[in-house]
Amino acid sequence: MTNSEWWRTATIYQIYPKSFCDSGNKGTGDIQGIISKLDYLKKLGVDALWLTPIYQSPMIDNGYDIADYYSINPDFGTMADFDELLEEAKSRNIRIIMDIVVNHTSTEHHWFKSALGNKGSEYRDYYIWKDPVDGKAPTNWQSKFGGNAWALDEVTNQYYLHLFAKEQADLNWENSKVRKEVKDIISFWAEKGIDGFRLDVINLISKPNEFINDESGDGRRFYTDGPKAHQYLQEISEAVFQKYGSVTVGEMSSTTLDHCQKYSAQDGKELSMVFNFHHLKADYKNGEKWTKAPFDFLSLKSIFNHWQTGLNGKGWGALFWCNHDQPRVVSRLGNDEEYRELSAKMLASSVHMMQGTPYIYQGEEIGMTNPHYTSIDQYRDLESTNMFDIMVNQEKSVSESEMLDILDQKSRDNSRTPMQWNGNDNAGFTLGTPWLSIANNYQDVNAENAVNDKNSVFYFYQKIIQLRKEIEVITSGDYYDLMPEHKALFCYQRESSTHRLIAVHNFYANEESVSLDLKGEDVRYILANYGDVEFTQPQEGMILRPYECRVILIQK
Ligand code: TEU
Repeated sequence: MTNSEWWRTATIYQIYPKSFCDSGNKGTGDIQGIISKLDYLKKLGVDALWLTPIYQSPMIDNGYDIADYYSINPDFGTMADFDELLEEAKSRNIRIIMDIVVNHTSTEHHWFKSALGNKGSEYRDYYIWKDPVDGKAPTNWQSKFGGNAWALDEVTNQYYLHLFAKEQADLNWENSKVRKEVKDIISFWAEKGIDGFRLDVINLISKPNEFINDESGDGRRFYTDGPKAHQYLQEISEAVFQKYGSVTVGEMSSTTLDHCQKYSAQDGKELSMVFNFHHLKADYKNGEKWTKAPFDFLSLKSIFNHWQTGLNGKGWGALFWCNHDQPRVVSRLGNDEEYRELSAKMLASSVHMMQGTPYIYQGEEIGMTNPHYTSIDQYRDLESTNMFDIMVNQEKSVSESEMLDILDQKSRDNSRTPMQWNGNDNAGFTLGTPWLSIANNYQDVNAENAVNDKNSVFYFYQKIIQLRKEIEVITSGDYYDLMPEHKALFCYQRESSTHRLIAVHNFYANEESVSLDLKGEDVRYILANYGDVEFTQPQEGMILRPYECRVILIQK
């Protein structure tokens, strides 16, 4: 591992600026708010911050619809604020990673505004235009946010492709001018001293040569990990990432292990690491997101096994449960009432002891929960409101109350509620009216309480961040699932030439007994979520209490 590979032992913290901290009374977070919390983040011990998009944007998709890649959205502050953040973060040894969204732009981007309605525009070919087929959209592909993925330009009678909202037009990466623009954008931010980039849906950039109907799906098989995805990434990487030594994490939608081995190969020709989402589909009934289902524990473990063993020595993955698109893990896989703190810690340990780079999403470090909204009026996310409209009003496939149950489990707004800083009005997030309602539990679940309690989830995260830096086997060890068929315990081993590490997690509220043959070994506990576990020799027959986890280090 070289110095430039600092990220292999690092932990990255994701900030969703709109919901992090409002320095005034706008009801939305901003850059000065982030600056005011850097000491808190330093105390947690994270190495880098990933900021979701803060560029100029109409905010149809909260910044993932960029209208100008070179300027800061005034809702968040100014470029001077951003420069200050960079400097303040650097002075605390915290790096900054920017989100880059280049699969699509906002339809408010000047390229699109010029291209729309004008076949002669120099920017027309920056986007993907097709003639109607039989008077209708060119293909039956579905937008990820519901509905057909093509929108009509009435003036020219051609459709443009939008894999996400109709206000997010897909860029045409076949056009070398588009690739040049992307290199220029990324260079601009790298020149500013940014340490890295998170690349939004980057495995969707290469579209097929032919656009045809998908008779068996929503079209994703034609454009996911498309024909030139690797080639384009190599081109950008050589021109920018390698030149600046940037860390890069690609968000890979519906990808495969084979492709991810290539995207994150150790020769460094494409990206540093990948996010994949297969483990977060363990609670999708028949692979469908908009359903309500308990999670399939055995499949969850087998997915981790597939990725941990498959990337080992070949590529590198991000480790995470939460982000701004996913519900809160403590509500999703843990217990957000009686066992909130225990299950939040257990879940943290279960991914942080694996190989990869862990990501903590704001609020996860204090065990924030889903808000459990009861009315559609409380939701703001366009995906949630679109799906509600489609399923309840148009298709009538579910009742309103069924849909509210589904949203309570699946909506992206579950993670976007404002950060809970203290027990004051609006959880200390804003002096104004928050843009999205705060969860009712903020007087109990907040950062101030967590920092004042030595046994809190916060200090558990602080400890696991530290362990990764001290205990090499966490970074390098091979992964082996010791109990793939166990219905309640997730127990895996990591092994290097000098150490073994055994991490055992009870994912449920019943007690479970477990027998690990450790007789005669040089053994010590390095982590546990029940305070009474003695950090000495573990017993052979252990009882794991509800949501208990223990991590044992064995010197070989
Ligand atoms: O998300 C990509 C993506 O496909 C999902 O996580 C998506 O939200 C989900 O599958 C829908 O069911 C990225 C961003 O993280 C997300 O916030 C953006 O909305 C999206 O790209 C478009 O830029």
